[in-house]
Amino acid sequence: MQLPHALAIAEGVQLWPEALDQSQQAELLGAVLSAVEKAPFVHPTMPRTGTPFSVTQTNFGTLGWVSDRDGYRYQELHPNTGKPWPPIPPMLISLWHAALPDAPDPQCCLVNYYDAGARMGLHQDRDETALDVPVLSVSLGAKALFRLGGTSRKSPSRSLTLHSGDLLAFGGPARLAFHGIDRIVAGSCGLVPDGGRINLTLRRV
Ligand code: MD6
Ligand code: FE
Repeated sequence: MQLPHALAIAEGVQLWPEALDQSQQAELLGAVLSAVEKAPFVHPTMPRTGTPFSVTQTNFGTLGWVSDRDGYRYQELHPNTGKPWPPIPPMLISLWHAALPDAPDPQCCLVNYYDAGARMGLHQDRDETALDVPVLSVSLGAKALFRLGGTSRKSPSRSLTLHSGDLLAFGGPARLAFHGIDRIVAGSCGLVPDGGRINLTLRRV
């Protein structure tokens, strides 16, 4: 897979707008939904409080990121089926290497599903020891208002719209940047069932 040059949104933040065309988006969604049949979406909860997330999540790859009352962690097995996570679809592996030519294979693909009211609070991706390797995300479906901050929770932040087919990488000085999803624009794209959004986050752990 060949990618056009990325836009440098900030130091360490690269955006490839609509890197996937409509047919590639449909192909990727098909691969994702078929893997989801083997690893259904789960309703994660916040550590300690048990408050449910507004997104549902699953994973592909050798390690999956989960959150429940006991905390955040990576684990090899799906919490409900008890089976290993399905392999990361080959198309995502190709995208990873096209975007990050120096990185070893990803170990985890976290899948977030957003329905109309779902959001994701400001967070850092910091449960990995491989902080030298960027995180790459692929968006499918509805537009999302993405909030990009700095490495402190109090750093100023800006808003960025992510569209279906966009790739976004956080590396180097931005690897631990705070970010979140303020909201999605439900129904702005018909790709994902029910006008929702799927974001796939690929990582080394
Ligand atoms: C989302 N994305 O787009 C959430 N994390 O739904 C992330 O949390 C994210 O897009 C690290 C790097 C890129 C991302
Ligand atoms: Fe994140």
